[in-house]
Amino acid sequence: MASTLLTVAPTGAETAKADAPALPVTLDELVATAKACEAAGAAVIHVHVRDADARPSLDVARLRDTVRALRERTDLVVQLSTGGAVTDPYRARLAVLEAEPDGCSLTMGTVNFGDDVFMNPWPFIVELYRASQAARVVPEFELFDLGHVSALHRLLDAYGPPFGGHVHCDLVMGVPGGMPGTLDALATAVRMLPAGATFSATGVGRSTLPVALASLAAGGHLRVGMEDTLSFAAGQPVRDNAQLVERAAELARLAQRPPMGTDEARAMLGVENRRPAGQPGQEE
Ligand code: KMH
Ligand code: ZN
Repeated sequence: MASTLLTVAPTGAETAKADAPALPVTLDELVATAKACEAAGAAVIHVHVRDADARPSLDVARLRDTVRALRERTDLVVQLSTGGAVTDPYRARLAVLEAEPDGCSLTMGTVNFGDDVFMNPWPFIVELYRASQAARVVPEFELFDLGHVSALHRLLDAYGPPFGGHVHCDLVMGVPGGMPGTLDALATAVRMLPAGATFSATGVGRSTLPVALASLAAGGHLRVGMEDTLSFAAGQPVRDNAQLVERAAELARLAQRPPMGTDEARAMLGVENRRPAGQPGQEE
């Protein structure tokens, strides 16, 4: 039976801990969240870290410690954000690869982001992509707008396939300034994807459920988490990230495409085996 890749994006860079106490901002909180989300069916974790004051950080030592802890305590595919916060400089975003994650996000163009601008000019995209190929890190192409799908074709035509050989995208929908979280937008984006590509979708805020249902109907995968959604239902704040993964897993089971295990996720995405010796999930 076909299965559904569930990615959890537990923290993000935009929400303050004071506004969402369940947001994991320390390493202990992140590991506990990761374990609970893995138990609920997640196979990939999209990671943003925070500093000692819970502010977004791209500190490489902190990222390394985080990657190591997640590898030791879970079998999740560890994908680090190279998007960071809108204020992060390009050189810090490139340096994320030095933490040797399994995967990284790679946003395929600039997009208005609420009152801010999330900057991803073409030369930066190319530099990050080539660096990911050299570092043997699997990129997930973040598509906030239809123009980003065109840019993905241009990138693959010019610089060849990603490390791992497989193109996996994430449609990030409903960001104020990006494509809307609608069935029409999702269907159009999916039609435009490169042949053989797989995709997840996430709808921010109110578009969470429509986008999840549309993605499943289109044969896609799901990303959920407090990076994208802080409300579980009207008037009901999210309890924690596992609650969102549990709901996504239930939707996937209803669609008769149950959550994908971590081995299958690694095989589909083409990630290199960096599991530590003697830890859970290590291959013999
Ligand atoms: N925090 C956003 C500005 C990514 O992780 O690559 C960018 C973002 C995308 O979250
Ligand atoms: Zn992110």
